[in-house]
Amino acid sequence: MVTTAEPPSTTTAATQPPPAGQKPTRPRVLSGVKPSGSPHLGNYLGAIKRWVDAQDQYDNFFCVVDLHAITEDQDPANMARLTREVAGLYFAAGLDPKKSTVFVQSHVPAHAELGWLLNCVTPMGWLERMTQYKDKAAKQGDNRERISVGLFDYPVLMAADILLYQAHYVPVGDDQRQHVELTRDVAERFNRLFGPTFVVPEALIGESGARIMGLSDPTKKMSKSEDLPGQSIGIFDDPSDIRKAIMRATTDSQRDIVFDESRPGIYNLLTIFEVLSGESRPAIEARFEDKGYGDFKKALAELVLDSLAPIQARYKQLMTSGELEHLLREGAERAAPVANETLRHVKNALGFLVS
Ligand code: AQP
Repeated sequence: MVTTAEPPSTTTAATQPPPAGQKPTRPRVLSGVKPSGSPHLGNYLGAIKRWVDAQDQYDNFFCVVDLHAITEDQDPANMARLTREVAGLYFAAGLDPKKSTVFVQSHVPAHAELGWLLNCVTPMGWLERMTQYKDKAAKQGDNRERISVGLFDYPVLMAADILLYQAHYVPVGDDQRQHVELTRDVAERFNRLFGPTFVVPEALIGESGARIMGLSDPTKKMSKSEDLPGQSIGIFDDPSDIRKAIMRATTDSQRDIVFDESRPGIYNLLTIFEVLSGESRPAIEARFEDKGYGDFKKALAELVLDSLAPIQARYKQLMTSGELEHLLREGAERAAPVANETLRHVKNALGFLVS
């Protein structure tokens, strides 16, 4: 159903108020983590910590994007546990249910429905260019049977997640930049073809920590699906494992501890230090001027452990209190009317007989 005659664009800026009726007083943000594995330090520093830090500036919507987790092989026995784990982390890291609407994506059926509608206005060629799809598909080699249509279509569902809430901004790590660009393209195309319907969102990507690399191979992104030993720091890992992974992290044969992007191992460790300490780069370089890698790694390990300890403690408390399900139910109850309102406008724009 892709129409070719395209009237001029009417909606271009993320700051333009939503024509579909929702007008938040503060700019709205939406983001999520998929429960495809246990969350790691990259998810925390690139996304969740930034959501928490900016919670008072925005009208906040954060979801656990479980529909995205089934785009690759996953074990149904782990799905609910990982969904609770990611949701529990959101609250333990500091999302406040009074300030943020936190919910599970599949609890709001409008996501899947808008995903389908947007499929029909998204050209195949746009998705064929997505690097995350190409990388993940390449990992399967010649085994095309293991590449699902869902993996190919993932960015359209992500566009639906964002556009349903008329989000102005999408705080994500650098690996999601291309998907947010695609979301903008889909929104602009829809608005051109069917009239002003969606806010065109912008990615909010941190200056530092937007791409935390693995510790054993710092040329590869820290990732839930990477099983190289010592590559990831899990948020809920044992302190002894975290210390071991940091002390064994790959660096180089040089001595000086400086932010030099051509030295990926030490640059990555320094970046983690920078984001967790909040100190400036010159201050960190001065602090370790006369120190060796061993001293720096010890200090980093202590900083990571001190930063994660309160999150781990709050998580334990939340998961034993039985409160999580209640919070997620309330979140879905708040999210659904917003999503359904946009969906109604989209169906109207497409000419459906709306009930
Ligand atoms: N290494 C990273 N550094 C900074 N930010 C990162 N993010 C992911 N990895 C890093 C950000 O975390 C948020 C949630 O990511 P996701 O769950 O949507 O999955 P992903 O981007 O595909 O990341 P993973 O953890 O590597 O998962 P798998 O291995 O399952 O694909 C996003 O904002 C992301 O940018």
